[in-house]
Amino acid sequence: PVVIRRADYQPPDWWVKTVALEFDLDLSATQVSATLQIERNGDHERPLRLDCDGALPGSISVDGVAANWRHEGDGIAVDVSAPRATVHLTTQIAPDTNTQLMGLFASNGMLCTQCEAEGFRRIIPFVDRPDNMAVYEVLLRADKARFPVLLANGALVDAGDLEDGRHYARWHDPHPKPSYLFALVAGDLVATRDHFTTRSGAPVELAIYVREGDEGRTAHAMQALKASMEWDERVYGLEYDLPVFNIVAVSDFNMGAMENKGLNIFNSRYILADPDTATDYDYDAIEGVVAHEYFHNWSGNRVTCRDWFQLSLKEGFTVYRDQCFSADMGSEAVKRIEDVRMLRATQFPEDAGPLAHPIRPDSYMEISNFYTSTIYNKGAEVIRMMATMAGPERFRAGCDLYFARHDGEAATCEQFVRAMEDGAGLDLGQFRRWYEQAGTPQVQARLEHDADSATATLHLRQQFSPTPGQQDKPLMPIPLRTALIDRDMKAHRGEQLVLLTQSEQSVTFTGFARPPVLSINRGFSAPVTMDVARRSGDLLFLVRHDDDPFARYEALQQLVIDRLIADIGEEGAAAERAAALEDILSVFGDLVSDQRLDDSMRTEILSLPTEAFLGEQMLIVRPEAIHDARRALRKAIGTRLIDQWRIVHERASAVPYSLSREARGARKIKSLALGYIASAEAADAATIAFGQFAQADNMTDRQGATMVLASMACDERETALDSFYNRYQGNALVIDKWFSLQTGSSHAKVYEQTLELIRHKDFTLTNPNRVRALYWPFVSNQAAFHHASGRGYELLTDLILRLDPINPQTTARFIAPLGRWRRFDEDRAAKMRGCLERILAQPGLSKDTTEQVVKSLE
Ligand code: B3K
Ligand code: ZN
Repeated sequence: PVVIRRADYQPPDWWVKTVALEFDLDLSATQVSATLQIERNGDHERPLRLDCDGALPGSISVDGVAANWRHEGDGIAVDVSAPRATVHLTTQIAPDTNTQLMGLFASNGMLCTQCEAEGFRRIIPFVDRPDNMAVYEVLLRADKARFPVLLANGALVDAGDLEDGRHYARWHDPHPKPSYLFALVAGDLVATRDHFTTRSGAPVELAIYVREGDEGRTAHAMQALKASMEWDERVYGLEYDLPVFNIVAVSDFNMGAMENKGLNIFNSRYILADPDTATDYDYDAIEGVVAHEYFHNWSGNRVTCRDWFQLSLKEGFTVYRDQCFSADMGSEAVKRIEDVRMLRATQFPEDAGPLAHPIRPDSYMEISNFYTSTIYNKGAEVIRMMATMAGPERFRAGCDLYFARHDGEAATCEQFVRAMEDGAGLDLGQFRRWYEQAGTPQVQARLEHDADSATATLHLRQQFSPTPGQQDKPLMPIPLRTALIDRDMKAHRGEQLVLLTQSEQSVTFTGFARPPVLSINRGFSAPVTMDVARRSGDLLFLVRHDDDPFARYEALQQLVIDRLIADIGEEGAAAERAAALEDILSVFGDLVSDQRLDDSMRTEILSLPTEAFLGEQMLIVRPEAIHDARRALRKAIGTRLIDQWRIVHERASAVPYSLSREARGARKIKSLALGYIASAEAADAATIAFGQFAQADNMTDRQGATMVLASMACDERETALDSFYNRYQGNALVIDKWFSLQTGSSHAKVYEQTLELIRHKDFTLTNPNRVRALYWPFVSNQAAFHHASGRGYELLTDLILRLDPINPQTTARFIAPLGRWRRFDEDRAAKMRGCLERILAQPGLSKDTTEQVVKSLE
């Protein structure tokens, strides 16, 4: 595959200024015709180059005359002599064979599009790059009975009936946009409607389109949409800019959702919810994704990306915006913990492995592979650091300037940074390295106390590990929110932002007669790993007394990690390890009933790090040892505190279902308590779990109970899984959960069960949600996936080889777990590499998968 480089960016030779599209829609043969007004860019004699992927032109004319054209690379070249011209072209496409789900495709009898990043060229040949912004007018024609609803971007300008039971709809979008934001939908859909009035008084009609029967499950998404519109006005001063905002839910979709102008298309899992079928976690995910796509209307659509290397310009910023929105809607502390947990679970490993790349990459082979946790989540952390350094008002001023300067443009990350410098008054010279450099910085911190001068000196040091293509790394500015807590007063005199810019740096604080306790990187102000030299007892002190909720969470996690790593490596004397266990048990005991914590936060704090996360802390991952050590700790916590877990479970079970914070918190702690009761191997654990399952009047409790049962060996397990399946047969999103619950379990037979599920009649390779539901939990299940025999690797490899010809984009996501081979013992590493080589040997392997495999083997 060809490598595309950021440094090679050139504006297009020709601009497409307006696009008129006509579609005769049909599942197997859709006719498309396009009329493009083009304009030469600069003084040159080069032909008009159109990107093209499958959709070969039937005819092309320039100013009414049949054109000279030829194939050139991935596209076609058309000779045009005038500086401006009208190009007309036609294509025919077959949506029902489009299993890649890029371009125009069929899903359950409806038709819809996905054009980001390079899907539009699968519909017609086009200048398919984000810096070409054009005005679109779209005419849709289709059979009225099969496709009663016809939607495109912008507003409906005309509609009516045609002969032979057909009808048409004409849509116009006045906002110039890149082709990746084009969308159309045709199908037999039902709308839930609502409306919103913008701050300046403009009315907006809102609609969410779903398949008949799903309309009772759109209320939460609609609520989230209105809340997002209101929030973006209040927090960023940004209003919506069209008279309609449509959302459509589809079941076959490669990712979460897509921010097409005025016509967002969603994976149905991020729209549909009711208490019987969606968990509280699903409710939050829906709220977050609806907001994310809505926020793109400004950060993405009004201001888009010049080229795909700038992807984080819209994605990192928009993730940051949706994170802040969700924090405002719920609990800021819990949201921060969830976001950091996600960053550490996905982005840190990516940044430490063969696929590491900066948030603004320098090169790629297949852009679809760069919709990564680095671009999205680390990108959001980089924006967050600027917000932390600027403070809220100045950050807002920087954003205002960015939108004012670049509205209607295709911009770059550099332009964002410059607007932030000018608008917020920050010097971001050195900070730009966060865009250039891959890898997670490591920070060492040590506090030195001097009784004579009553000072405490913080010694900091930053370090970097090499990443592919980046051996020596320059220093980064690392903003660390820091507090020094007095041991007796259990309070600090105010938090400070320490900016670490040197390789080694010391900061002295005065007025400390006694040595204080260091609380650093509070709120996870910088996306780094911290190695803090501490006195024994400091972590325990922070768990009990830190006033930053994130820091409390962090301190207990660290205490647990230290203890588990010591167990796994059998480090330290047995007596020392036993004492550490006693500390953990006693602090857990206190926190189970600590009145200062709400149940949601309590659950976060009392959850153990995953096996995969523990693996990340080790140079060479030892899956069995990690599994055993974690299991033993869970058992100890369950057993010692069994009475308290029972009380919590009963207390929480008495709270009636509602979406209030208290009720949601109660459901969260309930299933955590159930998990610890099961870990204690209490004789009645299966009975209690089955009781929670049978009495559940909502999916959160039902799923929580099934999850605990799925890892147990008892009759109740089979009864619950069968009844879960029978109850929800036909509801794809809930059946997805049924698959995940089993392949993610720690049941001794999880491998055999997974093999059986692959053969289940409800398993299919053509639905990305189903594929992910079955395989992701298995692959993330460290002990199962990394079984010493290598059978987990083989199981994944078989999937990759079968799925690649069907859906390369979804397939390529599954390479990273095999690419982590350097972190495993020689035997496992050889098996993982062997699998990668077997994949690479497959004839006709997609560009997507090839890129990931080649990089993983390097
Ligand atoms: N912008 C889309 C992602 C498109 C992915 C294309 N492979 C969704 C989002 O980030 O909002
Ligand atoms: Zn996005």
